[in-house]
Amino acid sequence: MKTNSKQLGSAEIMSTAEGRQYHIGLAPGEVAPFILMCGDPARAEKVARLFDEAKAPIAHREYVTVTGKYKGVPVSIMATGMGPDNTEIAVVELSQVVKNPTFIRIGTSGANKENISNGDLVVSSGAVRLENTSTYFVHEGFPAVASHEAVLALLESVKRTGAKFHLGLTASMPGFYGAQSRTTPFFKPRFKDLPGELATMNVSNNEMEGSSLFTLAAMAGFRAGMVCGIIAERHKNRFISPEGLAKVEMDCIKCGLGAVEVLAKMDKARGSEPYWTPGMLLKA
Ligand code: R1P
Ligand code: URA
Repeated sequence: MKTNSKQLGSAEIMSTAEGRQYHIGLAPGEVAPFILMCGDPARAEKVARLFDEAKAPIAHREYVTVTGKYKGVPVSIMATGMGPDNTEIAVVELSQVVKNPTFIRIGTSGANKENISNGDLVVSSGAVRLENTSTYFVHEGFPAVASHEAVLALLESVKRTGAKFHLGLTASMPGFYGAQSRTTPFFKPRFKDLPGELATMNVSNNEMEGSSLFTLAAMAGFRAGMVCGIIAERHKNRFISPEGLAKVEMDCIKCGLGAVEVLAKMDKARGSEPYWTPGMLLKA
């Protein structure tokens, strides 16, 4: 890609003259304001198959994006690849090509708490920042919280999936093995039982992107939410079956898409009010 280095105040953004972003390969007009996000490009394809209509995928490096409509609402799905650093690049560059985006992450994760099992869904109220990508933007004590509107929409939508679900805190790590206390033949983690420790703090589940997404979205005033399918019971050291994985992934996708539908309705009911409140139901 032929790039320009465009100075916007103190911000340096690499893009082409038409605004196509350096890593994600997207230009203004190619992304919808509702953006579903996941790590796995294969999941993005599964999401796009459920759109009413979909444009051709745009792939650049590990980022794969499909834009279309779901139940009449313009929506994009972006696979970011794994990790908080990939998410940082996605959020920063997406902020340059779409106005006021809403991000809904549809991920997979491991459960810390014994009452959470493989196949369940967890809607995150916030995320413990155990990664360090976000610390290059904010203080250690900065809270990574989901937008209340995204949480409400996800809770409404998750009920419709029929899956067992939970609302709780998530921990976001910068790796899958050492950072999540997984012992493998050659690589012993420094911290033996982070899942057990996090369970005592009532932290439901672990994944890798939520806290960087919530932090960056909050800094910019964007909405962000997350729902994850549980694919590992860390308290029992048990991984999900292949059939279970396919089902929980589809439940998670449906929950994310349903949340977009709910948010679009909430936005309509809100009119010019800045925050969605339950009283708006009375007017709708
Ligand atoms: C690790 O297996 C990956 O799965 C989870 C983690 O956050 C990490 O990206 O999310 P995705 O299923 O969205 O990739
Ligand atoms: N993704 C993670 O990051 N951790 C898990 O345990 C499962 C999926």
